[in-house]
Amino acid sequence: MKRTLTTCPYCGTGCTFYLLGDDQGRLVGVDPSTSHPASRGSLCVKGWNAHGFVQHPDRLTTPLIRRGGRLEEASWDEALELVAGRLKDLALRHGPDALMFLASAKASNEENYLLMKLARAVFSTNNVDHCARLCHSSTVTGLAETFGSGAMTNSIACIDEADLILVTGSNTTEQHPLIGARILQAVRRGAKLIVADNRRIRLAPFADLHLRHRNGSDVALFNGLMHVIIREGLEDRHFINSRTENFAALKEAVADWTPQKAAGITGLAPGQIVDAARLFAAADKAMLVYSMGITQHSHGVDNVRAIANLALLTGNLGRPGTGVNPLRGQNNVQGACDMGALPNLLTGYQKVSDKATRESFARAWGLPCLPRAPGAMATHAMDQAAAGKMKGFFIMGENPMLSDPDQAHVRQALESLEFLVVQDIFLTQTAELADVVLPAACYAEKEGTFTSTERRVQRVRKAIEPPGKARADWEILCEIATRAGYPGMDYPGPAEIMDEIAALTPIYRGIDYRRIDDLGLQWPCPDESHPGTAILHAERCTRGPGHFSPTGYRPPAELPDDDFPLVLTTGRTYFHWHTGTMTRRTHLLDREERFSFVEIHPEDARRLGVHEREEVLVASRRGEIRARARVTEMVVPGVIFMPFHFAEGAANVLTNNVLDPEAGIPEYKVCAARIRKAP
Ligand SMILES: Nc1nc2c(c(=O)[nH]1)N[C@H]1C(S)=C(S)[C@@H](COP(=O)(O)OP(=O)(O)OC[C@H]3O[C@@H](n4cnc5c(=O)[nH]c(N)nc54)[C@H](O)[C@@H]3O)O[C@H]1N2
Ligand SMILES: Nc1nc2c(c(=O)[nH]1)N[C@H]1C(S)=C(S)[C@@H](COP(=O)(O)OP(=O)(O)OC[C@H]3O[C@@H](n4cnc5c(=O)[nH]c(N)nc54)[C@H](O)[C@@H]3O)O[C@H]1N2
Ligand code: SF4
Ligand SMILES: [Mo]
Repeated sequence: MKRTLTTCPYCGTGCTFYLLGDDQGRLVGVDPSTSHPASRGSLCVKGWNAHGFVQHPDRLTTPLIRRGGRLEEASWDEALELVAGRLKDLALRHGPDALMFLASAKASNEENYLLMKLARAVFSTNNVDHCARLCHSSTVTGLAETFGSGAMTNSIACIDEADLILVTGSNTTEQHPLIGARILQAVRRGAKLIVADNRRIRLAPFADLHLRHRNGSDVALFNGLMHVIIREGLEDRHFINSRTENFAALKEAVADWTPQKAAGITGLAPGQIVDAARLFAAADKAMLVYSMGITQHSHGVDNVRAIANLALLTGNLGRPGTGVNPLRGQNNVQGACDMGALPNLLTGYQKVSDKATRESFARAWGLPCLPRAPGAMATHAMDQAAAGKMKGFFIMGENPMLSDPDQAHVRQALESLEFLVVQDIFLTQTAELADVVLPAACYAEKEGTFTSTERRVQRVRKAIEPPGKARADWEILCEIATRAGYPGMDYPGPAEIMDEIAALTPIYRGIDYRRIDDLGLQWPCPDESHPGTAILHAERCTRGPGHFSPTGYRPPAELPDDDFPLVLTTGRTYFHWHTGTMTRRTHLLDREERFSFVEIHPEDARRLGVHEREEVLVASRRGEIRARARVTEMVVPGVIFMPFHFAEGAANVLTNNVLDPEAGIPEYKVCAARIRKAP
């Protein structure tokens, strides 16, 4: 059996395992790595089945070109010439900013670096972004302002040292299973647990307090907690005086957030808010863990600010067992952000607006200058495409037809484009609309690195050959650059791409393939002898003093009314991954969860006459879909939950394309909906 050590292609926990191959070049299984600090010899069900989709017969094996309305097989030569030629032509005719490049949190660091280099160096636009926009863009904005860095402040192993863990808007055992398991182990050894999430997630029954507050009311909850902490003198005076600024403004802002006021908005009892505040403040080491329930709101950045404020107020930063810990979702979404696949940032969060940064990249890339104006966010680019202003999209490894909000709007946007290229491993719903489809190698078929949620840069290794004519993303991107007339994108392999990244990126400077061969390294890793950084903001915050950023409460954009009396909130399940491209092609995962479903509370179900597993129609102002009812107390009365994994019964037909004004993240977690029995 051939054993190839590599990194899981699903979630940001970053477990490593061996892919097992037989002598015919087929993958037959997975064996967890026992030495890894996050996985420690365990995997979740997706990790155990990570070989499942790789050799599925649906894999794309040849480039496709649309001719006479149909996608037809083509040679690499034809497809690459067409892509390079059409993108150049569009940039000439409409200006470079008529092009949009979407990078991929599924692809490697090296590939994301090359995609943003393709956009910036070859096509002279900063229009590059990726699914972090839909995910943790609120975190990147909110934590940059308060701490100076948008990444998870601590390490996964820190859970072992926490006295208290507050989990909010993270269904940790299902979405980051090995982190969820670690939290349960902490509870078993005596750590306190507060869960602030109105779904009865699997952590909830183990919590000392389960706060089932209303969707979209987090700022009210956190301001209420901070009000009580200050009123009772439980704040960390020493930390506030020595490590922070702007405390007076915070104190003033939460002065009127009495438990009664916070209770009015959150739907909690005032006593629950007081209890939670006391419990949290009493812990010496309290760890805040959050994810999409916090970020995916039209006030997502404010939610993040509120969490950061609580950490600063109680001095829970820069020490083991503390910190603000946004769990990054995709296997390499941390890396795609680190690589500058963002419209306003180059690698390592260096600002596009900074002249010296632009000059140093231009020098390294052999160009006179780089584009200066910040580019379009992915969500804005979609709106511009719908308005006919964006002409060409290059999408590497994303499936916005199922993952972006308001599917009818996305379809109209993509159909309005003059030219759409999709580079994927399967013919996705988005690829079906493309003019050119480029077949990519998947994680098991190429070399590279992924960066996990704890900022750990880890190796991905080639276990087998790609199917048919599929090629690694980095090779395809280099070919397009060369054919577009740019000579500076020609590399012997990913290790040399990483050398270029390290040279241009202070936080990655000490990282090379030799050093990360074994366990990876956590950035910042500023030089060749630096051991990596487990905990950020230890002596001081990246920006200097921690900055209190007071926030006011704003309700979600669309609240229930007579026509649409329910709150629809969307998310994920344990067995499936996003748009299902990989997990629905993995037999053992697919058979667990085969149909689109909607969770509804027994009271609401009774009122509507809806029974368990019955087909229902779920509607919002954007459209109507079919799903199976799951009658359960997982949700509270008045709230329904749907995953967005299913093309048939796609939750994003319903979601509201309203964005946070600063981060551009959509409000996936709240819109108004109604349910009726299917005829
Ligand atoms: N199996 C599996 N694992 C995954 C993924 C997957 O598709 N499948 N996707 C990965 C990715 S990219 C990501 S980003 C993560 C996401 O991981 P999570 O954020 O954990 O997943 P979600 O299901 O989107 O939402 C989490 C919780 O937010 C709660 N919530 C909803 N509204 C609110 C609110 O207003 N306030 C609060 N406090 N909570 C609220 C919901 O009740 C839900 O329990 O998962 C990653 N892991
Ligand atoms: N309603 C609702 N919608 C949501 C969310 C929600 O909570 N609710 N969450 C949002 C969040 S947090 C996220 S992160 C997004 C995710 O949105 P997407 O990123 O669009 O979803 P994925 O299905 O993960 O798409 C990844 C694509 O990459 C392909 N792929 C896999 N490996 C490779 C590779 O090596 N190379 C290439 N080229 N392609 C590859 C897969 O086949 C797949 O088509 O969804 C967002 N949408
Ligand atoms: S916890 Fe995440 S990284 Fe680990 S095996 Fe499961 S999906 Fe993969
Ligand atoms: Mo995500």
